[in-house]
Amino acid sequence: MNDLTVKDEKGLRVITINRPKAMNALNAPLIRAIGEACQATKDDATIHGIIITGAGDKAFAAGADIKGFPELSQEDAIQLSREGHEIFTDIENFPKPVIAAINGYALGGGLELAMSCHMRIATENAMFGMPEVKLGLIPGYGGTQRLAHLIGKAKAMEFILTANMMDAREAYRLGLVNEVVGSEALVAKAEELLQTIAKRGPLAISHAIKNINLSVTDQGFESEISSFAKLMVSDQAREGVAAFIEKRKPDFKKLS
Ligand code: DAK
Repeated sequence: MNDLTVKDEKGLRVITINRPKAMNALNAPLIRAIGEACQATKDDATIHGIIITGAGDKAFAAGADIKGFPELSQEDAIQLSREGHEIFTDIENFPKPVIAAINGYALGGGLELAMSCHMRIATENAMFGMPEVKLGLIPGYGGTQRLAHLIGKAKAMEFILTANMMDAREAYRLGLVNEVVGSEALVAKAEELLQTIAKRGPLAISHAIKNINLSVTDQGFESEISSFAKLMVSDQAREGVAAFIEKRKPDFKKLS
């Protein structure tokens, strides 16, 4: 998989999404490969933690790959959404700590990936957004649930319904990211945190992760999958996606 770089050093696995020309947009094989790169360390006692980051200085990941959307049927959307949910939930429940090192745009599915990680460190130029409603969609990889959980319902409502972006300082103020650093210090900061955690009891760490995660419910995820798939084949989403690809403003008005 050329679009993903996996490197093990100092007892940590660094997974880099490597499609900088497409703003590291995530397609299904890439999401699968990220999941596999994480799971492969599960029983590897030499790896204590994982960092997920994006290549280049513009994007962590600017969302799911919109250019693949027009081909999706409702069935495809359910299947892809379910698979994505499983992969992201496995990351969220991974027994070793996973940190997203966010170096630029973390939008839509990219932010959902970052939110499934246990912690997030961002550079000062990082920008966060849930632009799905601009496309006539909603977050499809757990974003409606995890964002509300992380920053509270009111701010999650505002953020998802307006599709406005927020910068790294605001993301820090709201508790979406753990720390904001200069870009040169990004991976080093994530490594420092993981090396601290590596000194603690590994079994205790895995149980702490499991129990902290227990407060997120399954019901909301199921409802999100079903809404996402219905929207994917709606005329409004077809219009929103076509508008992005054709580089024009969407006209949702007359569409059901
Ligand atoms: N997908 C595909 N290509 C993308 C992309 C994306 N998400 N984001 C950027 N690109 C491409 C651009 O089309 C452009 O390609 P070319 O025109 O050069 O071929 C290239 O990356 C550089 O982007 P820009 O020229 O636009 O760069 P700017 O600096 O001007 O703007 C930007 C950067 C990140 C603000 C802008 O590119 C942007 O607004 N990007 C789209 C953001 C977005 O709407 N993201 C998607 C959100 S929806 C699913 C489950 C969940 C989801 C999907 C499916 N299933 C279960 C099926 C989640 C959905 C989303 O994530």
